[in-house]
Amino acid sequence: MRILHTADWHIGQRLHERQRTDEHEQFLNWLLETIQEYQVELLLVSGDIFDTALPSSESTNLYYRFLYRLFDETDTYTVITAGNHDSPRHLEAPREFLEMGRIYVVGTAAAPTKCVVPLPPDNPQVAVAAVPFLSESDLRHLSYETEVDRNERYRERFKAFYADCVAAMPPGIPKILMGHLFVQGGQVGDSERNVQIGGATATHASDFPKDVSYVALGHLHRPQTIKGTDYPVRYSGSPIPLRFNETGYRKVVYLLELSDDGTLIRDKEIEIPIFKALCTVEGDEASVISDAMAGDWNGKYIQVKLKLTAPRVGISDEIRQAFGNRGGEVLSVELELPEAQEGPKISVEDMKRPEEIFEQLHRAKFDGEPPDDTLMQTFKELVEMAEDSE
Ligand SMILES: [Mn+2]
Repeated sequence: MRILHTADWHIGQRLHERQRTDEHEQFLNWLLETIQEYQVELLLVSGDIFDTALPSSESTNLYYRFLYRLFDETDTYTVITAGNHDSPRHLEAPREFLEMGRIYVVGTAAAPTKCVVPLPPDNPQVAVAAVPFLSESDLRHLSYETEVDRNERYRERFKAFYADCVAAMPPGIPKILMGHLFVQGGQVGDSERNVQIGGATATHASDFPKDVSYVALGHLHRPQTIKGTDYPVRYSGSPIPLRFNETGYRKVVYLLELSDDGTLIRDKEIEIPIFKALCTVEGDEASVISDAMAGDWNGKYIQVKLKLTAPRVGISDEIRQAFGNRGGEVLSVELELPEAQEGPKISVEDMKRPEEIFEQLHRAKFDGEPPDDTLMQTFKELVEMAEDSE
């Protein structure tokens, strides 16, 4: 059986207020073509389908149009689970309806038995434990009792939950587990919300049951395989870079082929094209402006980290313009000023006018340099505005 593993789509995500619908649409079109090209029989999506619990109508439409095309244009079975960003109930609301289209959605983890999906239903060739993100309260409702400390108790409950899933699977067919959680040893970026249940403790790869073919995980946005088992315990990562710091590695989906006895006979990483590049440009004013003028920034989102020796009024606009002239769109300009020196000593008796204090501060901070005319003018306007509003 040929299986494709993906996760963390985050449909509806915005980057500095920019909608990313086009990128998601291009990804889903690419995904459909890839499924057709490799004749994928089972698609696994391990959580964080949407970026928010109540996605916009545009996001919802994109998702259902993809599912409809999957039903209409392929014979693929699909298993989708809820991640920590999804609303479990929202995601599985059309559950029975989607099942008519070979699409199985598990949002809430009512019980391990409810997560087991044998496919195809009439003549199972594989059993999937479609375990969604398990919140602390999900686990608390389950009646697992152990006497270890609180953190360990959650880990034990994860273990027991998966063991019960495997116990509920039909015998004699390959087993695949899904999950949306942090497994010890995974590399975290900063765009994944903390889902380490019960504090610092995380599940370990070795906590998953034995005699499994593959564990298809979501939550971490960097594709990676966690060590510690004789079968792959793997994060597919997110298909589009969700933050500027998610650009240092490839975006992928995994194609797997299982023999009837559950042996992994093919394990292929398929790279996802970059639909819109996210770039970071760092340096002082001269080097950033020359990068802007020399590069091809067409269709790219850019984050600029600018090192300044003194404040410069209007520099952000100049930088946006320079990249804009070459087709790029600057989403953020971070200004980095020298560390503040020891503050100037200004006593209350010395105080005359705000402009003088401002000038003194500026000299103290920037090697005795007074603020230039534009900066001083801006400061005066600010003072006037403040006085007017009193
Ligand atoms: Mn995610």
